[in-house]
Amino acid sequence: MLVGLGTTGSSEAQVAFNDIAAAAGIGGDFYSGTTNHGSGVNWLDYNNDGWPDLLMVNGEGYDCLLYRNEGDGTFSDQSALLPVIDTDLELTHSAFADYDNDGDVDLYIGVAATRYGPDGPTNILLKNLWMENGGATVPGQPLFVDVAAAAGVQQLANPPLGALLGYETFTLGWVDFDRDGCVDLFVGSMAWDLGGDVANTNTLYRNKCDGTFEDVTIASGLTDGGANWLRPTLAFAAGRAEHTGGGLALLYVVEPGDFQHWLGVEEIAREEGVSKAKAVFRLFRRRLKKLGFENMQPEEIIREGNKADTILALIEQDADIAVLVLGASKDPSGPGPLVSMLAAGKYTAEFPIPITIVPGTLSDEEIQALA
Ligand SMILES: [Ca+2]
Ligand SMILES: [Ca+2]
Ligand SMILES: [Ca+2]
Ligand SMILES: [Ca+2]
Repeated sequence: MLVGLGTTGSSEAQVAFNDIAAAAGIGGDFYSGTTNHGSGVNWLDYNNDGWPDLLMVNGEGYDCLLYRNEGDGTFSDQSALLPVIDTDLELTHSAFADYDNDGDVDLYIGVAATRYGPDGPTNILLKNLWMENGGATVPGQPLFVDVAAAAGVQQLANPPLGALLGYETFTLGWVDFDRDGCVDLFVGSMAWDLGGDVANTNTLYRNKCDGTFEDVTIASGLTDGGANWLRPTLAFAAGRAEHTGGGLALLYVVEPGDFQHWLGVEEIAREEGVSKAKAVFRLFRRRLKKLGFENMQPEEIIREGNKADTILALIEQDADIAVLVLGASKDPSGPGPLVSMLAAGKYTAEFPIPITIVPGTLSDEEIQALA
């Protein structure tokens, strides 16, 4: 539906809207998908003529539609300028930006897929060739090409779960978060596996200003609180505790923020930290059940302070703690600051109990064989 603006003849100021979609030439089928998520309708000026054009990404079984604004109140169907997109996909969202700074707007499209395996499909980055073509379209050729793989923004190519059942991008947005002149991309998604486990796969892509992007989600701190990559660590610690007839203590350290000089902000940050800790513990309790440790009742400890010092203080205070189990991050840049500090830094020589480090890449089966 396209809505036109008009005024009534009444003396009171009133505004009325008329549906002029058909008269304006917009008549394609539009469907928001089986799960009724709102799909991405977007206004963008793809051909730089100053008139906003209309893109409708579509639900399962329907083609993506692109309408060119003719500048006279009518639109023409230019959907052939889009590449062929599998109509088995549910397209959930779109956002445009000139990511390569060449003067034409490009498009990122989020995908929901529930019947696919771990190899795909993936989100779509449509590079606009308007400027490359000298400000024109080439007859018989799409104006947009999918470059998501080459640019490194497929998002769903490396989900964190094992036997994947599906994934869904819910939202996405372009912003130049590091203000280097190249617009960056945030994609909000979730994935779920055959065991019914759900993971947040949100990703922040930094634009490298050369047509490609790097995943800076972990480096920027935009993770799910470590709850996902700590899964093998939790499984190992629970397995060890069970085999040795011991118990499991979970420690969440809320680190003091940088805002102590703002009255009240510190208190809010502390409350947020505690509620995040409780959420992670809830998730861990569910994970333990799923892993078969139904009867395990872990002690859940929330402390505030510097992580390494807090861990040491707890170990000194509680003589029953016999082994410290840490998870190593999957991030190729390093195992994480805590592992680096405790296992290789100044604390190593004087550390009072053995430390076990569990790689975040191990599967449940590998963990069961080890623990
Ligand atoms: Ca236009
Ligand atoms: Ca561009
Ligand atoms: Ca271009
Ligand atoms: Ca940037």
